[in-house]
Amino acid sequence: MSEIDLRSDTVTKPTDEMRDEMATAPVGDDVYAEDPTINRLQEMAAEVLGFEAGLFVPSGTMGNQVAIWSHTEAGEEVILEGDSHIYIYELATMSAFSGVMPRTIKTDNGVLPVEEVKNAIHPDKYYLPRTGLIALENTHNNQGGRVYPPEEIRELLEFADSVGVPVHLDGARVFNAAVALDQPVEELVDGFDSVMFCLSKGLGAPVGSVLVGSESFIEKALVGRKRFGGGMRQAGIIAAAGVYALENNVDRLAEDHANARRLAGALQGMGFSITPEPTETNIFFANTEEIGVNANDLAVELERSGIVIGPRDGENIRFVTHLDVDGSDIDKTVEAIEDYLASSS
Ligand code: TLP
Repeated sequence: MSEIDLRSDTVTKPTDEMRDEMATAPVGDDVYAEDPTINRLQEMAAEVLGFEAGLFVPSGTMGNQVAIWSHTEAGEEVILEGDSHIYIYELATMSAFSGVMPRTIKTDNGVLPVEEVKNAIHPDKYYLPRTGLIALENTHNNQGGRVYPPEEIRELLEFADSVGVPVHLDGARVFNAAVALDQPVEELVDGFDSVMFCLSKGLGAPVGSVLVGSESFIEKALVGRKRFGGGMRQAGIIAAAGVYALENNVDRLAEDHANARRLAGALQGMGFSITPEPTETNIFFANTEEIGVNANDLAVELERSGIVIGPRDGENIRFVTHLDVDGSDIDKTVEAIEDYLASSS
């Protein structure tokens, strides 16, 4: 029985077509900038996002952290949302490797209010830390794949520009945001100083992310990537999966969003409460409090039918749809959860 894995969009496996591209990709030593497939991916990524240059990195975490290292000086602060991936799941690397301090703003929707960002920037006094960077996340993982409203992005970028602070986007799932808004990704990321996006999530590649920015930023980031241990050699083999993903797997993200919406709707009908409601992209949280079901028990039971879900605790489950989950998998999941609720009531 094939497994239905709803824990994350990181679990996708490369398709035969993607593997063919990987197997036949021309390669060279990337330290000499001689890997044609990496060069192609970097150029493609820069072009699609509307930036001067791109840098292939092994992971989203490395992309974000190399961006922070490249934009900041030790002793500065980075303003970011209190539930952001960079702050919660990246092992305080900004402090450990770049010597900077996070200054978080807690929100209930992942959107940084510009007034609060203004207040978080200290007056220009020699004894107060300078703000080296502001970082946003779109879509917001811990907010259940919420899309950052474009007008809020504009307002924040205008403010940041007026005070000369660069802004980085953790755009691990920025293509999901673009598809959800039916807007070119280039428009959504216009005005950021750097953007990291992941090939290894909804786009279905097994490995890799790309960091884009100006030529001079990417020159610095190249040094950062090496320093962080992410310099690669004939990695065109994996970059080829990224090229394939950008060419073939962007528009289909709409299917993942539709599947998430349908699954969330069915769960809501069973009494789960859903965040965000309505779902916006391929991620949502389902809370079991009102139906009195333990999320961990439900996960154990579903695993017996080959369905893997990711409870955060006894009451909250993150569901993520992706390339390896189709409409019939959603039907099977709904049925299995209905059966569980019927048998445990
Ligand atoms: N997210 C993973 C886990 O780390 C939580 C997931 O399953 O969702 N930015 C955002 C917004 C992310 O969601 C992730 C990964 C990253 C950065 C880091 O990417 P990787 O895992 O490639 O380092």
